[in-house]
Amino acid sequence: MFRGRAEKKVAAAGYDSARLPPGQYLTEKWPVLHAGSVPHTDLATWDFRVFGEVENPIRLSWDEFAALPKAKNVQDIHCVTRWSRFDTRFGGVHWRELSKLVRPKPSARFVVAHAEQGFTSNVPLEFLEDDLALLATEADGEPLTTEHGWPLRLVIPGKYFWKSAKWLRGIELRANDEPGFWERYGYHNDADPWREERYGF
Ligand SMILES: Nc1nc2c(c(=O)[nH]1)N[C@H]1C(S)=C(S)[C@@H](COP(=O)(O)O)O[C@H]1N2
Ligand SMILES: [Mo]
Repeated sequence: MFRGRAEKKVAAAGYDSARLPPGQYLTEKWPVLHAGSVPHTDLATWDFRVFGEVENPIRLSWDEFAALPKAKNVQDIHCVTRWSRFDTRFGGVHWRELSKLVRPKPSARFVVAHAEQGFTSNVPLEFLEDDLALLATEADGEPLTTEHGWPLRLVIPGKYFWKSAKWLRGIELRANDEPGFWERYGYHNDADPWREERYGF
C-alpha cells in the first residue's frame, strides 16, 4: 500500500517504495549541505587521528591512510531536509582496518567524528562497526568532490546524513556519548530516519 505521492514517485522510478523513510522524497541529484565553508585541504599536511578509549592511538599521513585495505558498499542516504538518494556507491576504508591498529578498550562505546573547522558528529560505536559504514574517499566510482567531503568523509548507515561528517580528520572513541555540532544545535541525538528522529531528544 502506498503512503502517498512521494512513495508513488519511488515506485514509478522502479524502486520498492518501502525504501523511502516517512516524510522523505526521492531525488536523483545529490544536494550539497553543510555549515560554514568548504575547507581548503593540502594532502601534504593532512593527517588523521584515532584517539580516546584505545590501547594504541594513531596519527596517519595521507599516504599511510591511502595504503590501508579498501572496501566498497552501496546504500541509501537520507537527509533531514527530506531528500533521499538511493544506491549511492561508496569506496574507502572500513573502520575494522583502523580498529586493528588502535585496539579499542572495552570502555569504548561511543564515537565522536572530528572534521575540519571543528565540526563534530556523534554515534554509538556499533554504527561505525556496521558493514555499511565507511571512511569514504570515493562516491559513485569517482574520488569525492570537495563539496561532498574530499579527501575523506564518514558514511554512517541508518542515520540521517548529518551524522556522516565530511572533511573527516579524526575518530575519537569514548566511554560516554557527547553531542556533536548539529546535535547541540537541536537535532535529535539518535537521528533514525525510520522513526523520523529529526529534531529534539
Ligand atoms: N564537516 C561537515 N560535515 C557535514 C556537515 C557539516 O556541516 N560539516 N553537515 C552534515 C549534513 S547536515 C548533511 S545533510 C551532510 C550532507 O552531505 P552532502 O553535502 O555530501 O550531501 O553532510 C553532513 N556532514
Ligand atoms: Mo543535513
